[in-house]
Amino acid sequence: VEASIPEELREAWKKHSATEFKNKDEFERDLVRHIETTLARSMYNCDELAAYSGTALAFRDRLIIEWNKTQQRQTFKDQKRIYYLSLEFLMGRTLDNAMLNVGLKDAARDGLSDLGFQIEDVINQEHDAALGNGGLGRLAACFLDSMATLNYPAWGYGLRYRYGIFKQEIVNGYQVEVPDYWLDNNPWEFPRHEITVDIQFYGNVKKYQDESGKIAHSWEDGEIVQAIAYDVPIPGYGTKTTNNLRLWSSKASSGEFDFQKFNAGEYESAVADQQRAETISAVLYPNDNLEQGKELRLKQQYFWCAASLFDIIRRFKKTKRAWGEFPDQVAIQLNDTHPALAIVELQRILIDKEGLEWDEAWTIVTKTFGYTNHTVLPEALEKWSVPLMQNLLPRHLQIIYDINMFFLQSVEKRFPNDRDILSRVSIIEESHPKMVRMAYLAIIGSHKVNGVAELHSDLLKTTLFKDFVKIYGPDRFTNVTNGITPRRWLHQANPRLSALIAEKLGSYDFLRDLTLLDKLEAFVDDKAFREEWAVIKRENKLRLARHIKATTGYDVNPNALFDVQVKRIHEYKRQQLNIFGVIHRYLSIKAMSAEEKKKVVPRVSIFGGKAAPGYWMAKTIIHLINKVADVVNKDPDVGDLLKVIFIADYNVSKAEIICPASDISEHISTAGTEGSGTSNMKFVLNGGLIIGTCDGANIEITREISEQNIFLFGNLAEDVEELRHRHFYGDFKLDPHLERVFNAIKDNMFGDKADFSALTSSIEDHGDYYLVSDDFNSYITTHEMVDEAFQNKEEWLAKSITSVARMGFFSMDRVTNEYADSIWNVEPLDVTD
Ligand code: GLS
Repeated sequence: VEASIPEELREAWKKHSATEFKNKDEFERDLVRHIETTLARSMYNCDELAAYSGTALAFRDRLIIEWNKTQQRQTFKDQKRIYYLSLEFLMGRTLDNAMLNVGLKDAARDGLSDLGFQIEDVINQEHDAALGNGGLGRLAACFLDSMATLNYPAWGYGLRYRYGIFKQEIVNGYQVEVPDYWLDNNPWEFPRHEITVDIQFYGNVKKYQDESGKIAHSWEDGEIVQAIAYDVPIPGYGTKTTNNLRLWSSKASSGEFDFQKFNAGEYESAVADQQRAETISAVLYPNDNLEQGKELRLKQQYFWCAASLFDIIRRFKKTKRAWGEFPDQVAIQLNDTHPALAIVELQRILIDKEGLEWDEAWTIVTKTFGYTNHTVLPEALEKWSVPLMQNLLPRHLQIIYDINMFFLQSVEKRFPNDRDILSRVSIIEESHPKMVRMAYLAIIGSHKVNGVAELHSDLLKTTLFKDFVKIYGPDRFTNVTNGITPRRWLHQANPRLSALIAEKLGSYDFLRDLTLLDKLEAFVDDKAFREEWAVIKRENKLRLARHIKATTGYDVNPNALFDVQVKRIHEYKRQQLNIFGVIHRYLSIKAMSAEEKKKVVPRVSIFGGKAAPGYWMAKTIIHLINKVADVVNKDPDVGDLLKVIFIADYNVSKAEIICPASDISEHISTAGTEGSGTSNMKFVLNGGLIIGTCDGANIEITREISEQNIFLFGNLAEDVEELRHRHFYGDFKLDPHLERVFNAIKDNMFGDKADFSALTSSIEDHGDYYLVSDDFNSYITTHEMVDEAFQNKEEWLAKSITSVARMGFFSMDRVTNEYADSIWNVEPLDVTD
C-alpha cells in the first residue's frame, strides 16, 4: 500500500499508462522500437532472431498490460483462487500461442512481412520452455491455458530450472544427453527481485512453553536459501484474463555469502556456499514415472512448497480474514505427490507460527488441498527415507509423525479388530530405513483425490488406495479424465484444419466450446469437404516429411501410411512391441515375391521420445530402433514399402508438427499401466486414427468415437495379474512370430546381438512383465487390419472426420470446469466490466 501513487496524482499517471497495439501499424511501431532500443539493433543489423525477440517483446508488452489489469481485477473481486502446484510445466513455445490467444497473429504476419520477415521463420527462432518430462508436465501447461481462457483466478507455482529437460542427440544409434540452457533470450519471464522468501533447511527443533504455558516448537539454526520469484504471464484465448505462473529461483540468502571467509582468503569456499544454494533450482530431474529419492530433489520440493505457501499466505493475510476462511479463499491442487510437503508446511505454519490448535489447523489444511494421482506404477510412487527427512526437515518429520498418529488412532477406533490395516495405511513404512509414503500423506491431507482417467481412478480405488476407500468412504476419491487445450493442439498446431472446421461451423467458437465439433458429423458424406480434409492431412504429412529429411536425411513417401509413436520411452509404454512389429513386417516383406510386394501398403514407422538418462532398458530400445532404421532404410529389397525413422529430441514444438501428420498413432501400453495418456487425444483431434490397448483414456476415447473408429488389441487390465502370475511359475511360451523376430536379432541382423540381449531376455527368460509376447499376435493382426482399412480412402476419411467430430469431451476446458466444481469450489471471474 505504501508504494502506491497518491490518489491526487493518479490522473497524471493514467494519462501516460501503457497502451496496447491494436493493429498492424501499431505492431510495427512497437516492433521497430523494441529492435532499435531494447535490443540496440537497427535495420542494417536485424536477423531472424532479432525479429523474433522484437516480436516477442511487442507481444509481451500487451500480455503484461493485461496481466496487471487481471491481477488488479482479481484482487479487487477478492474471490477464491486456485493455486496449481506442479514441479513441471512443459510450456513449449510461447510466441505463436500468445499471438493466437490475443487474436493478433494476422496483424503480426502482415507487419513482419512489411519489414521483410516470414512469420513462420520468426516463430521457429524460439527455444522451447521444457520444464517438464512428459504428460504430467504438459497437463499442467494445458491447465494454465484453460484456467486463463475460462477466467478462473488461478496461479501456477513451479521451479525456474536453469536447465530444463535435456536435449537428446542420437550418436551412432545411442541417446546422448546435452544440457538445455534455455534462459538466454527468454523474454517471457519477469524477475521480481523484490519478491523473495527465506527458506530454511537442516537445523533442529526446540520445545518451549509459550506465554500461555502451552508446549510449542521452534525450528532453529540450519541454513537459509533465498527464493526469488519470476513471473510468466499466461494469456487466455479470446479473453482479457492473463494469469500468472510464478517460478522460484534459488540463491544464497544475502546473509549467506560469508564475507568473513572471503576476507580470510577462503574465496572458493565462500563461492561454493553460494553455488550450493543455486543448485537447488538448477536442473529438472529427467525422470518420468520414476522416483530416485535423491536429497537434492527433496530440497527442491520443500524449497518450492515453502516459497509458494509463504506467498499464498501473504496474499491471504492482506485480506485480513480469519484463518477459518482460508479454505474459502484458497484451493491448492497438488500435481502428483511432488508438492505433498505443502500439506505439512501449512500445518506447521498454522500451529508453530500462527498459534492455532492442531485440530483447527488440520481442518483448514484438509479443506484446502486436493491431490491428483497420475500413475499406479510402483517405481513412481514417492517415498522419502526417514533419516533423510529428519536431517533436512526435522520439524516437518515430527509433524508427519503427529499426523500419522492421529490418523492411525482414528483408524484403530473404526476398525478395532483389524490390526493389519494400521501397518498397511501408515504414512511410515516400517522398512530399513523407514520411509515416508508421500501418496498416503497426500490422501490424508486432502479433501479430494482424483485419478486421470476412468480405468486409472478405478484401479486406484480397488488396488493402491483400497484401504483408504474403506476408511474415508468412496466420496473422497473421484475421477477427472484428462484433456488437452484445443488452442495449442488444434488451432496452433494445425491452422489449416482449424480454418476448415471454422468455415464449416461458421465460426471459431469451437475453440472455446469443443463440443461444437459434433456439428462436423453432418458433413462426413460431403465429397468436397472430405477432399479438403484429405488435402490438409497430406500437407501436414509433407511438412513432417520435410522435417524428417532435414533432420535425418531420409526421404519418406507422403503417400505411405504414417505410423507414429512419440512419447517418453518406457517399457510399460512398449516401444519394444512396436519395433518388434516393425521387424516382423520387414522380415515378411523380405520373404515376399515381387507380385506379393505389389499388395503391400507402404509404411513409415516414426518414433520419438527421450529415455531417462539412467534407464538402461529404455536406452536399449532407442538403440534397437535406430539400428533397425539403419538396416531397413538402406535395403533395396524394401524400398518405399517400409521406412523407420527416429526423430531426435522429441519436444512440444516437434509434437506440433508430428501430431497433425499421423495416419495412425500408437498408444499400446500394457493394460492398466498408463494413467491416461494425452497424446492419444492430440492425434485423434488432428484427424489421425489410433491403435491402442484398453488402457488409460483410450477407453473413453473409444466410448466417445465408437469402436468402429479405433483399432484396439491386446489383453485387458483385469487379466494382467493372472498372466504375470503364470509367467512367474514358468507357464510361458514365446509367440512364434516374436520368436522369428528374436532369431533375426540373434543372427546379428541389426548389429551385435549382445547389444539387445537384455531386451529379448527380459521377455524370454525373465517373465515378460509387460506382456509383449502375450499381446504380439493380436498386435500384428490388428496392424494388418489397419493396412486394409487404409486402402479404402473414403472409409478412412469418414473415420477420421467422425472421430474429430466426437472429440469435444477431451477439451481441457471440460477438465478445468470439473475440477472447479467438484474439487476446488471456485467460480470464474466476471470480466465483462
Ligand atoms: C503421467 C501418466 O503416465 C500419463 O498417463 C498421464 O497422461 C499424465 C498426466 O496425467 O501423467 N504420470 C506421470 O508420472 N507422468 C505422466 O505423464
